[in-house]
Amino acid sequence: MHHTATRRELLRGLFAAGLVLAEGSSRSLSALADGEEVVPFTDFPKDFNVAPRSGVRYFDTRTLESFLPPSEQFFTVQHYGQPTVDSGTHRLHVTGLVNRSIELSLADLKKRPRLEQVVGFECSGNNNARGNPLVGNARWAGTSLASILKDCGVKSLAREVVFFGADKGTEEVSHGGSTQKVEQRFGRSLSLEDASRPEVLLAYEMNGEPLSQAQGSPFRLIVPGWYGVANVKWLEQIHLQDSRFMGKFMAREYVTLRGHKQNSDVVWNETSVSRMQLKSMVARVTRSGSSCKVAGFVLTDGTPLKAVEVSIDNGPWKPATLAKSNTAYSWKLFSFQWQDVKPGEHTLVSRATDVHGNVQPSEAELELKKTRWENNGQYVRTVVVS
Ligand SMILES: Nc1nc2c(c(=O)[nH]1)N[C@H]1C(S)=C(S)[C@@H](COP(=O)(O)O)O[C@H]1N2
Ligand SMILES: [Mo]
Repeated sequence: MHHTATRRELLRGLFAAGLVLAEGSSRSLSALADGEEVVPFTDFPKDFNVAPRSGVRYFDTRTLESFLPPSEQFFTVQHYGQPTVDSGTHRLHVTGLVNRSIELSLADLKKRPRLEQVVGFECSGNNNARGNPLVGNARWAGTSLASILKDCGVKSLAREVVFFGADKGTEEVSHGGSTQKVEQRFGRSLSLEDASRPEVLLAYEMNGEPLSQAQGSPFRLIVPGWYGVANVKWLEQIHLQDSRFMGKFMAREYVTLRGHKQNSDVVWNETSVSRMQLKSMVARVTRSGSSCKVAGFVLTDGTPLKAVEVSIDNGPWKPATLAKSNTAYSWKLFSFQWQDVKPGEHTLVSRATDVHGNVQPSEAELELKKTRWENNGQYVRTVVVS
């Protein structure tokens, strides 16, 4: 009885969220074994909506079940709306400090060696209090950026590789007391060294399908191990230059202000959002009788993990099990068996540790991080077990 009611409630919740797609719903439901039920979080935002505004899609972390969730659930954000790019006529221009400037069509990219990899990332604006809805994991296919740069012949003066999308916005730019309005494209950059990593992709497929408009059709940059902002969608131009690119989303937005204690002083540093900070969270709890399965995910910059641990009701940290499917740049699923669960309210928190001994900080330890970006604090969840 109880089981049926829970399934019905879950289905109603999915309907309310506009999420009932034949495949998605059957998957969510079939993932619950007989007699297993979802334990609700009491910390989760009450007004959670998977489509909070036009063009934005949240991933409901409570539905975390599979390593590769359906593509329609991949989170979506952008700053200037989603441009419509004609995949037949669109060209990628490679310009600047190269021996040969080139133009590439989607068909040209597809003729090059195919590279596939699972990459997960979050928006660096993700936030525990809002349930970290800007996160996704997918299998991307495309071709290596490094080999294209090589074919263009990078000049020895080149230091920086700038990536522009087809999307534009008008921004006020203030320098030395004068303000101008300038229409510009979304742009982000990588050092030539970072751009030359063999795993950096120009991706034209996600989960075996052509990229959707929301995810950057016809192709986008995928920088494994970096925050979402690096993965420029609707890629239109790659420009090599000898100086740092200081566009809005490198140097004004997506800048983290962090203090470091030095004796009795605090040294303040501002850095552009880049590699993902070590982070984990408990996303879903299900119960069968008196035992619960606690499931969650870890994000890293590709540095291997040493451990993921879970603490219940402020008890000792106990090791969780990492899933076999995890790869270097995917999100890493973990699970933990919580035995002899008593009815009532409980707290659950996870923390990740990498092979260098870096430990995911508590929220309190992030006190000297003053801007909202890169929030990788431990996320203390509360659940009520009936
Ligand atoms: N062209 C373009 N690319 C962009 C953005 C943008 O506004 N324009 N936003 C970035 C940010 S901030 C994030 S978090 C990711 C989100 O990618 P997704 O919508 O595929 O999840 O795209 C990045 N790429
Ligand atoms: Mo973002």
